[in-house]
Amino acid sequence: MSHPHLHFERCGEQQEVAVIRLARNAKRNALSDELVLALRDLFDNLPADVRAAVLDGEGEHFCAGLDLSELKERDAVGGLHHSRMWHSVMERVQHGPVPVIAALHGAVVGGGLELACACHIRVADETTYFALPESSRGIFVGGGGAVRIPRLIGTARMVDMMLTGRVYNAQEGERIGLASYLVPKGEAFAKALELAQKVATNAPLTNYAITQVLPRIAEAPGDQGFVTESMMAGITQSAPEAKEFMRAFLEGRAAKVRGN
Ligand code: 1HE
Repeated sequence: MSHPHLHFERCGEQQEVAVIRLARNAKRNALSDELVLALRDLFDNLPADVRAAVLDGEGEHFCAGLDLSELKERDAVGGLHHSRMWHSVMERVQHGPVPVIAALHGAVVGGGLELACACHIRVADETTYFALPESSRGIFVGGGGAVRIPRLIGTARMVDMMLTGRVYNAQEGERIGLASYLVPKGEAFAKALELAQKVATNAPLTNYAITQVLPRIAEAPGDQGFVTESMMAGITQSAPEAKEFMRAFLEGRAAKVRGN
């Protein structure tokens, strides 16, 4: 499943975690069409026994965003279809088969931030910075950022980032909700892998409810959300994994919930 600019490997005791790495360091992992389509193919073809994924970037930067060298000759209609193509790929990441944890470092900018925001959890190391430099390139977001980023940080902050080119450092990014974890330099991948291995131990149906159903409930009118929540609660309770997890707790075999 490997591609020259997109590496794939499996980790964990049961090889349950997929590690997907942007591997185009010479161009700071800029997202060429070829790389974006390789991501789509990879998410479409994840082995069925993978339970979680880590998305990482080779080199000092997670991702420099859209490959600007491919933008030169595109007209309006080409741009529209190109953006829709990006949407289809981000959709695979966000609504694909497994929770995806992004390991962020260095530049997480433009389309790189859009990609990170399609993931379910973001871990940033101290070198990480976040920016949307589209306005300085005379363009607009096109990879779903206009929908996903305001949901994380609010519309006003995104408007500011785009109008002024404001750059948030790692600490600020964590404070405003662009990352859920902040770790020392060079430790984002290890933390993301640790989280992925933990996530992979959850019942798959619960992970499905959390990543696929919960965000839709959150956007639905309350009345519909409550009913959908009840249905999902019923379905997850009836799964064999849930019965086994409950038994394990009641028989004293499961971990207790302790403070840190
Ligand atoms: C690129 C790209 C790219 C680097 N497209 N080639 N994104 C941006 O506006 C960010 C543009 N990139 C940068 O600001 C910097 O490259 C970085 C801060 C990320 C890294 O700096 P640095 O000094 O480590 O590397 P560099 O020397 O700038 O770049 C190394 C090479 O990568 C160089 O090519 P070379 O042939 O001269 O070696 C760069 O040209 C190339 N490179 N970034 C193409 N982005 C769906 S819509 C999304 C819209 C957007 O994403 S807009 C934001 C675009």
